[in-house]
Amino acid sequence: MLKRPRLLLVYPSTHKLGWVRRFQLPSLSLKLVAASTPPEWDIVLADELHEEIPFDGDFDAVGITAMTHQAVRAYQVADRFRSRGIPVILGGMHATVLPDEALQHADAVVIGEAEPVWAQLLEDLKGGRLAPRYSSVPSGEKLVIPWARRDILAGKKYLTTQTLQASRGCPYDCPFCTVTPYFGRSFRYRDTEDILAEMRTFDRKLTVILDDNILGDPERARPILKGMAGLGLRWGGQANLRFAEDPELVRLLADSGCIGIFVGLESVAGSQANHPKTGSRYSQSELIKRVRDAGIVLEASMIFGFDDHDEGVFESTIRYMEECRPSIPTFHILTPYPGTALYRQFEQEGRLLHKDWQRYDHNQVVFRPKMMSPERLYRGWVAARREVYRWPSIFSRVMAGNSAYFTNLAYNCLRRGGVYGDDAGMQQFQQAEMPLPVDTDPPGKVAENISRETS
Ligand code: B12
Ligand code: SF4
Repeated sequence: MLKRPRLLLVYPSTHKLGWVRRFQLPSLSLKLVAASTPPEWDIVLADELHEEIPFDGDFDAVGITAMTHQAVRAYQVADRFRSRGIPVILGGMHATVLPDEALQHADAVVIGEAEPVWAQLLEDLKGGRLAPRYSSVPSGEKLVIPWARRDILAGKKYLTTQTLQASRGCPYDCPFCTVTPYFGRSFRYRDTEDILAEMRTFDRKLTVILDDNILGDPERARPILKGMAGLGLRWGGQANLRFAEDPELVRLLADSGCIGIFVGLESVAGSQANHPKTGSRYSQSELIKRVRDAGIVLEASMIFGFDDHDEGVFESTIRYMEECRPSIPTFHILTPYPGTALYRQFEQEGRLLHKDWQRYDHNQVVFRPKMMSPERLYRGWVAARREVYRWPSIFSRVMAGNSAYFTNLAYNCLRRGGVYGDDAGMQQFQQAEMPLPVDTDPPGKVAENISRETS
C-alpha cells in the first residue's frame, strides 16, 4: 500500500504556556486549513504554546501560520524544516501582507484565505510544480468555507475547541487594522443553515465566534441569533457597540446564549472616538448599560497613542471607564502592523522605531508618538491598566451589572493577573533617561500613579 502523505501544521510561539494554556483558544486558521486539505493527507498539529514541534518527524509538507509578532519564530521553524528538504508553506496575516519577506523562508506563500487555493497547492506540490505564490481575493456576498476540523486538536486542552466564523470582512477600514484591505470591505456571511448545522455538532456549551463583527450586518445576523436560541450554547464574540442602538438586537443576542461580547471603543477622544464604527446618537455609556443589563459581559477595548492623544489620554480614559463601567476594560498600545494605512503613514514619516516584528504585539511601543515620548506612552499604558484593575475599580464594575456577577469577577481576576504580571516592554526603556511625567491638570489618580511607577 502506498504511504499516505503527512502534513504538519504549526502554530508558532517563542514560549510555552503554563496552566493558562487551558484558557486559550486553538487556532481557527489551522482548523480551517486542515478542513480544506484533501482527505488523503494525514494531519498533525503542533501548537507551540502547548508542546514541542516535532522537528525530526517524517512529513511531506509543513504549513505554518503567523500573525506579525509570530513571524520571526515562524521563519526559524520554517528554516529548520527546509534544511531537511521538507517543503514549507507560510500563510496567515503576516505572510499575506509581506509575501516577499515570507518567501525568503518558504517554498510557497498563501496570500489571503486558504480555502480557495489550498487543495490546488497540495496537488501542485505532489506533482512537483509548486508555485511560490497562491493568492485568493475575497469576493461576493457569501462566505463559503468548510466546517473547521476539531479532530486535529485531540489530546490538547483548550478553553474550548468550539470556535468558528460566521462571517468575514468589514467595511469600517480602521487605519490600524488589516481586516478591510485583506478580507474585503463588505460583510460576507455564511448561510445561516450551514452555521447552525456546524453548531449542532458541538458537544459542549462554550462556543466562541471569531468574526470581527458578528453583528455588523444586523439583517443577516438576526436569523443566526434566532437559530442559536434553540441550541443551548453559551457563546462569546466581537461586534461594534452600535448594535446596542437596537434594543431588539440586544434581546436576541441575550436569548441566543451570548455571555460575553468584545467591542472596540478605541479612543475616548479625537478622530477615533468619532469614527463611524464608534460614533452614535446614543452615548456609549447608555449602550454599554443596555448590554450589561441584558446579562452580557462587555469587554471594551481602548487604544493609546493616536496622533491626537497627549498625556492626558490616560487620565481621561480612566475617568471614562469609571463612567461607562464596561465589565472588562482592555487597553492596548497603538501598533502599526504592516499592511495597514497606519504603517504606511508612520513609515513615510520616519516614525517606526524598528521592524523587530516580535515586538509588534500591542504591548510595546514600536513607533514615535506625536504628542508624547515612547516612554511616556508605555508608562502611561502600564499605569492606566493597573489603575483599572485595582480591587475597588473591579468591584465597582462587577456590582454595576444586575447579573453575571461571578463570570464578571472571574474575568476581571484573570485580567488583573495579566496586568500586574506583564512588564516585558519596560526593558526597552531601562537604559533610557526616565524623567517624571508631567502631571495632568488637575492632578488625578492616574497621574499620581504614573509618578509612583517612575519614582
Ligand atoms: C480571534 C482573534 C484572536 C484570538 C486568537 C485565537 C487563536 N488561537 O487563534 C485572540 C483573542 C487570542 C487574539 C489575540 C491576539 N490578536 Co488577534 N485576531 C483574531 C481575529 C479576530 C480572528 C482570527 C481568526 O481566527 N480568523 C479566522 C481565520 C480563519 O482567518 P486567518 O487567521 O486569516 O486564516 C486564514 C488565512 O489567513 C489563511 N491562513 C492562515 N494561516 C495559514 C497557514 C497556512 C499554512 C495557510 C496555507 C493559510 C493560512 O487561511 C486561513 C483560512 O482562510 C483576527 C482578525 C481577523 N479577521 O483575522 C485578529 C488578528 C489576527 N489579531 C491580531 C492581533 C494583533 C492579536 C494580538 C497580538 C493582540 C493582543 N496583543 O492582544 C493577540 C495575539 C495573541 C497570540 N496568541 O499570540 C491582528 C493581527 C495583525 C497582524 N498583522 O499580526 C488581527 C488581524 C486583528 C486586527 N484587527 O488587525 N486574536
Ligand atoms: S471595525 Fe474592527 S475589524 Fe473592522 S476595520 Fe475596524 S478594527 Fe478592523
